[in-house]
Amino acid sequence: MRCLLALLVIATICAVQYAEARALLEMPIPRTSMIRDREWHSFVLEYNRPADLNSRVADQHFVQQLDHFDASNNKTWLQRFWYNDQWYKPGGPQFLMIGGEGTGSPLWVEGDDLTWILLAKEVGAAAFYLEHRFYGESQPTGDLKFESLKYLTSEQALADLNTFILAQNKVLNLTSPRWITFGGSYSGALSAWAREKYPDTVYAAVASSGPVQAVVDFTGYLDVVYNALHSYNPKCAESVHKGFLKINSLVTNSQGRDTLTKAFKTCTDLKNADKNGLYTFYDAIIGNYMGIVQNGRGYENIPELCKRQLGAESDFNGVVDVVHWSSQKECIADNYQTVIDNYKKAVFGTSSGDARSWLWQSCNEFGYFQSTDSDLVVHEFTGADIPVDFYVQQCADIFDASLDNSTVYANVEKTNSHYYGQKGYNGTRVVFPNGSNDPWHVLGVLNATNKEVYPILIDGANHCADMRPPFGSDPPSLTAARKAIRKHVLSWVNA
Ligand SMILES: *[C@@H]1O[C@H](CO)[C@@H](O)[C@H](O)[C@H]1NC(C)=O
Ligand SMILES: *[C@@H]1O[C@H](CO)[C@@H](O)[C@H](O)[C@H]1NC(C)=O
Ligand SMILES: *[C@@H]1O[C@H](CO)[C@@H](O)[C@H](O)[C@H]1NC(C)=O
Ligand SMILES: *[C@@H]1O[C@H](CO)[C@@H](O)[C@H](O)[C@H]1NC(C)=O
Ligand SMILES: *[C@@H]1O[C@H](CO)[C@@H](O)[C@H](O)[C@H]1NC(C)=O
Ligand SMILES: CC(=O)N[C@H]1CO[C@H](CO)[C@@H](O)[C@@H]1O
Repeated sequence: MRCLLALLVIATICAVQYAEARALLEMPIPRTSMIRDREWHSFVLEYNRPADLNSRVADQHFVQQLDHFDASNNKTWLQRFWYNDQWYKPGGPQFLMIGGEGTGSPLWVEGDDLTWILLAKEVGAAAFYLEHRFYGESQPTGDLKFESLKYLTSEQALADLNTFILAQNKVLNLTSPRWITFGGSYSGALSAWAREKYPDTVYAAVASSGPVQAVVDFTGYLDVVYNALHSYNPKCAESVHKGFLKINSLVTNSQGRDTLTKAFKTCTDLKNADKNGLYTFYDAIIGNYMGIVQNGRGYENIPELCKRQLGAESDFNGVVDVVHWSSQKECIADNYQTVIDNYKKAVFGTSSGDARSWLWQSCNEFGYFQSTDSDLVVHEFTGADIPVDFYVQQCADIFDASLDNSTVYANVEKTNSHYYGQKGYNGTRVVFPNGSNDPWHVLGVLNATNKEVYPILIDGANHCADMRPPFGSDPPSLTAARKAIRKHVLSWVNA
């Protein structure tokens, strides 16, 4: 059981580490957040609230349509949400945090030092969180079968949101509602798209670290990871690279594979690994570097990574040390079929179920496969290539043979023509915070596409950093970004 979880614990995320903000009370808890043994990027609140502040806001459920685009389908299901009106002042706005690719939590509407809640308190807003269909307890069909997953799309999720808001306007007798959506990572993109597609329902949006551009071969991700390490300390990046070169040479012979098996504690003996097994192994190793740079407070993670990398006896030992420091799993995955089987048998309501749902969305809409296909990465970082085909192939191996290479590419193209991508984004009243050390910023709206699109550069920040509670060691760029977000939100609320 533990092993299954270890392999499939999804991830997260705009890991908003509440515990970190309460560092005096608790040690920060690093987020496991893995998919295919890789640090992932969904949107689960990592929010270890101290025990005396137990959740007060109850789960609520909304009767939602299964298929918003087929009038003859009248099936419904219960979508979970949370609502907190403790700071609401009559006439105030409605803030909605959009659930992303993970299980929701009432802590989102209670965490009174989260950036969006600080704003809600200031302007007297009601706070809502709507869990995304097919994640957590919001399960439209009660299973994650291939046939059912056709109802798991961002378009259905946005229609859920629209239906939900219109219903709340009635339930709460809102005569002049003003809904502002929030989100980070995938749900940051949803927040931007909600404003783009439902401008009459959603008044404005904050879209943190939202990858609004879909892409199959997301080479830019690892470029940013490398650049973040290199700009912190070129010697550190070089040592990581040399460590990888050593791995590449050890992998070529059986004695070397023995060394790797022992050093990294792989789940099976690497001597038996075939090509996909080796890719699985590399993916697991690299995934740790990805997670360290993307999540948590990256500007503290990177110095720690480099301290370990450079403090070890050799470049190779540096990589081993970093991986053991970052990985919270019992063993490092190196068996392709085990990974595939775990996705196949994943059930809803578990983190592996959430992981299966997200991989489905990757294959069916977004791609976002973080290959090593860029020259920079091959030459300066990994020294070896894990091609994007390795990831695309998993779509067919896990879900259905129909999800072949050309279908996956066509799906991603469809997504971009539907939402117009990062250069064609045409919603208005949207703030796009993006962190320079966040690998996802590459797919975000970085340049204003119209006069009411406001990108905010956060130098040195990583994934969704602006959403976390302010913290003593925050760099000035992050503090400035929160101020800029506040300025825009106030201008919308007071307009
Ligand atoms: C749903 O649709 C079916 C078939 O069109 C119909 O028989 C049924 O009465 C409908 N149910 C509801 C609750 O409207
Ligand atoms: C909304 O108005 C209806 C009818 O006037 C009333 O019964 C209901 O309590 C109101 N709801 C709220 C949340 O004020
Ligand atoms: C997958 O499809 C893309 C786009 O059509 C193409 O460029 C690529 O070569 C294909 N890869 C494989 C392995 O067939
Ligand atoms: C955005 O572009 C699409 C396609 O060109 C168009 O249908 C839509 O009306 C545009 N929306 C706005 C707000 O301009
Ligand atoms: C943003 O604009 C800058 C300069 O105007 C340009 O160099 C850069 O490529 C643009 N980026 C994107 C993603 O459009
Ligand atoms: C408009 C703007 O500030 N865009 C920035 C978003 O972040 C990237 C990455 O740091 C910058 O290059 C852009 O200038």
